[in-house]
Amino acid sequence: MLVKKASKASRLRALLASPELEFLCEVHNGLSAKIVEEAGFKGMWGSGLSISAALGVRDNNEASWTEVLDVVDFIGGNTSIPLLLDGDTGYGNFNNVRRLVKKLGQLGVAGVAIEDKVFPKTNSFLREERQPLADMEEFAGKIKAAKDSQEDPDFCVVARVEALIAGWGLGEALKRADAYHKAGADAILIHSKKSVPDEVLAFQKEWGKRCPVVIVPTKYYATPTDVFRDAGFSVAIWANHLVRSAAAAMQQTARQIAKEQTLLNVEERIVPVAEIFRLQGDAELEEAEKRYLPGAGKTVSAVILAASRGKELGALTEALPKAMLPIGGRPLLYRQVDTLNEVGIKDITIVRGFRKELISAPNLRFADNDAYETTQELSSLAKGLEKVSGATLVAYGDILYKKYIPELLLAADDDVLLAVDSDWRERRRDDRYGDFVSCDRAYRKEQFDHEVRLKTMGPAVPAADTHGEWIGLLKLSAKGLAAVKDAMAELAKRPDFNKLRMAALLNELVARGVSVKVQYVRGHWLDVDDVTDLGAAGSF
Ligand code: SPV
Ligand code: MG
Repeated sequence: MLVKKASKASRLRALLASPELEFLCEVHNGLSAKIVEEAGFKGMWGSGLSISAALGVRDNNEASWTEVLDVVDFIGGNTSIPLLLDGDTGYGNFNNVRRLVKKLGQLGVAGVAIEDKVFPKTNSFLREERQPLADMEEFAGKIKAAKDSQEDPDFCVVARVEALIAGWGLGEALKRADAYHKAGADAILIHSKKSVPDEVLAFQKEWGKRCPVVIVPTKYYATPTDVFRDAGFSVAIWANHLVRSAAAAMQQTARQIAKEQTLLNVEERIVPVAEIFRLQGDAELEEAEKRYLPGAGKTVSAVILAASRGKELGALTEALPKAMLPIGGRPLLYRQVDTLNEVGIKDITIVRGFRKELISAPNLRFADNDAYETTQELSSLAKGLEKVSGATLVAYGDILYKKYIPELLLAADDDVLLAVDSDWRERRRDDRYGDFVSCDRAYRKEQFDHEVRLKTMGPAVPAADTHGEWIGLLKLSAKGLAAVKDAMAELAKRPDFNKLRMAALLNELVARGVSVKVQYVRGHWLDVDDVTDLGAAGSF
């Protein structure tokens, strides 16, 4: 059964009615609201002081009420706990209060506190002589207007009594509280600026249980919370402590950076950017992009194996790894990177080995196989796989191909897909290693598809069983990559792991029952194994 969550207003109402002492914490924007919710608070106080401070203006109604509501909208949009808004004096007379309450209801705000002072108000802790009280009858009319305007019966109107702040004493405070209660207020907020709780305790004692009483212990902060509990207060508001802690942290960081002109000493003290992304809910957006954005969540990484020297090229690779041999003036490896970039692959990891210092470019990532002299392709692949997650293209470092080939691989939804050249005969020589493949079906002109499965791969596949040569390009979906990582973990246990080439991995996948699919192509690629190949590459 679907249980509908209680509305924010009804949850604020429950907090006010709770026999326990409950707490609201100040918020001043969407970020602080998120932080308060995550800290475990059941409700928020939309502090006028803090919101105006965060906007860089004074707590004297300098921010217009619609500017305050813009902030309130961000607070509510980022949280699911109820907000009690500090509505100051209601931004005008009863009529302005009616409109305020309607708007707050539309924004999903749970309640509003209105204080019995005169617009424009002055913060209660400033200038006692600037705290004129509203006429009691007039203010009771505002409370009644607020209650009559709410559309949600649970919306809470809290009448804030400022008689103690203005120095009028307990009798006046009680008289006013009573009038506002009779006008329909759901709770009374009794405010005091004394450093001890005497005034609010005296009020609560006289008031009794007529309706819930809310306090703001900013000035009598040293009072043990149990005193409030024992006195029977309903809610205590921690009213400005996040904007104050934010100010302290920002002052320290700004001063330090200004003085030291480096970020070195602040980085460890502040939250990482990743934490800001988390607080902004980026994870949710990433998931949503997968659902709603064509192509999103399908970013593909690449791992290029370029660790070997390429001894067969003799003097040419004495000082330069094979992958860095210039082809038409640009290194072979970078030409392949250009092709991958063109098909949208930007996250490319190069596994380096021989003369690794010669391979570097700002847009590439690197993994190093420093044992390149005594190891083979799978050792390099293992290094490269540490850098990738999700869909990945694995490529040899000494190949070039037309861009339609990786495009065909990327467009298919197969988990493990090889590009195989069906024109293999003229490439097969006894003195040359080749990843020859046997499949469950030969290339057929009329079926330019990838419904073909690999049976086995290696230089020893008999010519009679050979259907093509793998060109050195393998596409893995996220699932395919996981299968490869599993197979690699198994192969790594073998004593001859150092000697294993890519064919061993593909055969292991087949042995494990993984469906390794084949996309046939005919030419449009080359690899550079010897000087003849190099000549051909120049005109590719
Ligand atoms: C606020 O937080 O804005 C308040 C409480 O109204 S106080 O600043 O103490 O007046
Ligand atoms: Mg205020």
